[in-house]
Order: sequence, then structure tokens, then C-alpha cells
Amino acid sequence: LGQKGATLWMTGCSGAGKTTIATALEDQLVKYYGKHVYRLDGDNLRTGLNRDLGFSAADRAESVRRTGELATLFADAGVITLVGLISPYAEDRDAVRKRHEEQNIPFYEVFLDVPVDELKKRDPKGQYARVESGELKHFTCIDDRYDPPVKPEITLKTHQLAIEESVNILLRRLERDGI
Ligand code: GGZ
Repeated sequence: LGQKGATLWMTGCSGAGKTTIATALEDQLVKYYGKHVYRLDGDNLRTGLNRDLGFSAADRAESVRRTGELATLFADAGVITLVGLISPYAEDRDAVRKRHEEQNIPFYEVFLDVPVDELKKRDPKGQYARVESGELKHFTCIDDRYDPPVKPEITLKTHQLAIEESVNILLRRLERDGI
């Protein structure tokens, strides 16, 4: 039997650390555990598979749906998929969860829970400054809806944890579950 696939779905505001944590986790899973891992995030999806989608509510929903479907296909191929999308709407994330449950694929909703004040301080890409100046509108977690997960499998307060600590929490959970 080959490797068992799974999806770790990281949700949270821009700058919460989705890409950072996913990249660091991918490193560990590949280097020390020899796992087949693939990262799907806004950056590699929005230029290709999702290049027809913008940031309207309908487009974000469709982006989450497509990414969820892709993750289930990867799991079928034995790949551990690390998703990093803001994925702001609870109903879209719940639909992805349901698709995984229907197919018996382990699904972990990972909530990167960081206060907005902290995100504004971090502002690695200057996005929050652009929102502040009025240049950028309908920005998630500022003036566009973000539904915090109600029952996430894992919550990471990345402002209180070192990157390695967050990664270890995820690794321990996967180990515990035999993935
Ligand atoms: C949120 C936006 C928006 C709006 C552009 N709201 O800091 P970034 O720049 O690199 O991360 C954000 C990224 C979010 O893409 P996702 O595919 O993860 O979002 S979603 O799941 O909601 O579809 C941000 C940039 O795109 N961006 N406009 N209005 N983020």
C-alpha cells in the first residue's frame, strides 16, 4: 500500500502565515518523513487554474471549490496537500470538508488565528497600508467578511508561536493520526 493522502487546509487573513507555515511543514514532511507533499496556494493557482477568478464573493467561492476538488484528487494519488487560501466563507470551507468526508479523505481545517492589529504591524507586502489609504477596497478581514472557523481541527496563533512550534503541532497531529 502506498502513502495515505490528506488535506491540511489553512485559512486565515492575509499575512497570518499560511504560506510560511505550509512551506516550512512541506520541508519537514519531505526531508524527514519522505512524504509526497504538494502546496496549493493563491500564488500558484491564481496564475493558472484559477486565472479567470477575482475576489468577488462568487469567485472566492469557486476558487475554494476548485482547490478542494484538486486536493481530493491529489489525496487519491497519495499526496498530502497543504492548502493556503484565505477562504473567508464558512459555507465554502464546509462544502470542501463534506467532499473529503464523502470520500474518506482526512481533512484538517487549520485556523491561523491572528488579531488584525498584529497583521497591520506585520504587513509584509504593504497591503494593509494600501487598505488604510483607501487604495485597496473590499480587503478581507478589514472591510470584507471573514468567518472564523467554528470547529477547526487545529488553531495556530502564529503571533504567539515560533514557526517551528506551529510546524511541530501539525506534525504531531499527522503522526498521531497515522498520516
Ligand atoms: C483579500 C486580496 C484582495 C482582497 C487582493 N481581499 O497579501 P496577499 O495579497 O498576497 O494575500 C492576499 C491574496 C489572497 O488570495 P486568496 O486566493 O488566498 O484569497 S481567497 O481565498 O479569499 O480567494 C492579497 C491578495 O490576494 N488580495 N485583493 N480584496 N486579499
